[in-house]
Amino acid sequence: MIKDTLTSSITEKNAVIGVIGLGYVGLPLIVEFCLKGYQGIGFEVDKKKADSINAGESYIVDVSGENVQKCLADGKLSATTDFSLLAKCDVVIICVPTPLRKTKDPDMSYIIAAGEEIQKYLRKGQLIILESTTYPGTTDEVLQPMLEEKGFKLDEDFLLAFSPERVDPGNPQFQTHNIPKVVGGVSPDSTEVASLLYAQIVNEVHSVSSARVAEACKLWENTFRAINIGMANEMARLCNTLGIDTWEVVRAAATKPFGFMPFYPGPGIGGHCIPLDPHYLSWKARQHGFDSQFISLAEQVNSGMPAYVVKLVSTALNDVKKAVNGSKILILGVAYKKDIDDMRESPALSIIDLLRSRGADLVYHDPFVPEVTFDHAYTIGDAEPLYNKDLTDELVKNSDCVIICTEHSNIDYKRICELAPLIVDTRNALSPDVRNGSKAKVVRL
Ligand code: SAJ
Repeated sequence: MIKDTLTSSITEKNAVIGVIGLGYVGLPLIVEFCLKGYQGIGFEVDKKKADSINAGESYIVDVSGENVQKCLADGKLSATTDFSLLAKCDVVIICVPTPLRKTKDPDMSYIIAAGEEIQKYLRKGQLIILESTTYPGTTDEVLQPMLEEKGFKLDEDFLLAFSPERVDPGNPQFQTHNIPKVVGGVSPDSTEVASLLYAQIVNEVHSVSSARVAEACKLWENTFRAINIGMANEMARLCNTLGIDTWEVVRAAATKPFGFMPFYPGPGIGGHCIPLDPHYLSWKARQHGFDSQFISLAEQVNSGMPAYVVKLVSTALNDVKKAVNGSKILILGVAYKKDIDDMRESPALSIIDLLRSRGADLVYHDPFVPEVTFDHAYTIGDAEPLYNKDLTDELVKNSDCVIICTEHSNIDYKRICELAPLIVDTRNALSPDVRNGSKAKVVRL
């Protein structure tokens, strides 16, 4: 059985590891295997990425150029756009994007494209693993038939498993080796061999009984976040209605040493995981006539936050006898969360669009984001790109309202409070002493 052959090649470290997709998941993964002594081949459709890696450069924050160069120098790592080299791999791990279509349905095209390449070059004795976040059933309903189409048999000719990625870009505490890895195979042999593989690079492997359990586990993790953030956002709106300081409430609740986990209100949710992953689960549920109400409710609350922020801004301007129309508005921080440059699904995009559609004269400052572009399909107002403005005293002083959308650490909020006439703080970025000493009128979520 191929289980024994793969077990010995993995244990003896002469298994060739292929990774399809060298992004924030795939590149750290293949480098980790190469540093442990395995031969690794990285597969990319983007030749620029493959060329960068072969030149010893890393474009991923958590992978050092030194480590890439070490793997190259040891002759362990190579990157390629030639998928025929998949035939050389004993293990193939798929780390491609799983975005949503504009209709908020799963876009499986990247997984299917990877599956077609694997199918083309599949040979007896390979272990195929999917890491891309997807709905329960993808591995056994979509990938497995593609491999069996050519007459290959599970367990006799190939093994197949799912293992969710848990990469948290930029997190200094948790990197590949110390994030427990969940692994579920479409057969016991697949679970066993895939678990053995990851045990070579990760301190803790948690094996589960099927690929579906592993797929569902990942979605449960991120749906948990989306729903709890939704609850925090609804609590903010409720506290606001009751005239209670939301942030003081959640800070107090967070003193509970058990049975509570703080989540914080914000202008909405961004990123490539939390706004998207729950839709993979609710889509699958709908195929089975199941209405996942918590997911839809969280989506409704979270996606309603940009409009709620705009309402706070309109009211605050109205209180000083100004209209949004014609007001000079400065957005401070546009990335989807603090101290990063990622704009994917950032709530700032919706806030900017809503305010521009109401006639605001809007600029932004974000030290991490040089330019913001807008997808015409999604804008009500102007879709012209915006460019980062220097945070000069004049810019702040001449603004009718400053909106803190993302609380980057490297902004001098004390200075903002001294210069701005009005601040809408959606992230509790202004500490009590900065706020209390402030000349500006401060409105908070
Ligand atoms: N957000 C809130 N309130 C919160 C937490 C987050 O409004 O209490 C917002 C953020 O500002 C952001 C969005 O939600 O716009 C998502 O934030 P996130 O902290 O979940 O960060 P992500 O999107 O980078 O999520 C990733 C996920 N990692 C993986 O899927 C492997 C997530 O599971 C991690 O828990 C998260 O990082 C993390 O903890 O950093």
